[in-house]
Amino acid sequence: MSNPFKNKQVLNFHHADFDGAISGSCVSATLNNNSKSKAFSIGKVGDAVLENINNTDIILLTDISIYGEYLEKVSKEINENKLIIYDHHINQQTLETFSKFNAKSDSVLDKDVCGATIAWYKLMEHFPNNSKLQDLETIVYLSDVYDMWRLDNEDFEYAASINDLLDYKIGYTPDAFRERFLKNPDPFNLSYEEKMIIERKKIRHEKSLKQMENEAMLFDFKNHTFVLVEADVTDYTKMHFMNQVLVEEFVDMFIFKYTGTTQCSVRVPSTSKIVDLNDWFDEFGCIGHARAGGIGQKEFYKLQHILDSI
Ligand SMILES: [Mn+2]
Repeated sequence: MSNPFKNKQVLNFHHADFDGAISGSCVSATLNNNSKSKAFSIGKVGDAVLENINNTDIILLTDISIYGEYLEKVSKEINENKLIIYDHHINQQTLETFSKFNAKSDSVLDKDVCGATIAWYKLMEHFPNNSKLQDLETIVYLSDVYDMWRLDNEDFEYAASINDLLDYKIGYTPDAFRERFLKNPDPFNLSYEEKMIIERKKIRHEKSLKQMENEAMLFDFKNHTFVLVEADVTDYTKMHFMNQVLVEEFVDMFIFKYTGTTQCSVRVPSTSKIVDLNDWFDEFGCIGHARAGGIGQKEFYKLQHILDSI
């Protein structure tokens, strides 16, 4: 396949998480002075694409996509490789739309690997001798292990500690994170400050786990077992809390309530009798994917009502 980036000016918008920022490192490493990268949230990138589509030769979206009307408006540009998308966030509309693009379109959607992995492989295809891109292979791998939540992978914990460096308060912003690994792609070569950030996160994680353990409430309802706990913690801490509880108790659903609101996130462990948390919408207000979702502020009264009665 011919290289669509040859002698082109490229504007790269990437997702603002670990995976997304590293996908941006791959673009900067490969296209050097011919590209500019910027981190975006999914909610904001659609407008940015429409605003900039005529200001550059190519817009390259990595680990991020556009949906709905935004996507409909740029079908022509995707076919002509004026807009190229390497992403793993997929829905029914994107699947259908992408299946209609011609064979020359360089865009790739793949839900089985992370965005940085797709970007890395596609750019390697176009620039097979780029050593800066080759140097990013390990950090791309770690971003995949973390972003795809590959819990059985022996490097998951290390990948999670690298993710700890990405933090608007004590760490790198997504743009700074991208540049950091572009400059020093070795994820095992961390500075003293970086190690300290990871240590501070670890302390916070352990403290949260202890506190959650003390405050968690276990209750039975309709032949199922639930755990409700108040927690403003990362997904990583939630996962460790669930594993810890599941060693001793059988639990069908974990409900994590954010402090000071009635908003909750909900997780259904793989060992649960519950197949889809949406089946508990009437009782608890649960909504989302089958095993990970939430309870909206306005729905919380349902759960509250049940809690008051037990
Ligand atoms: Mn991703």
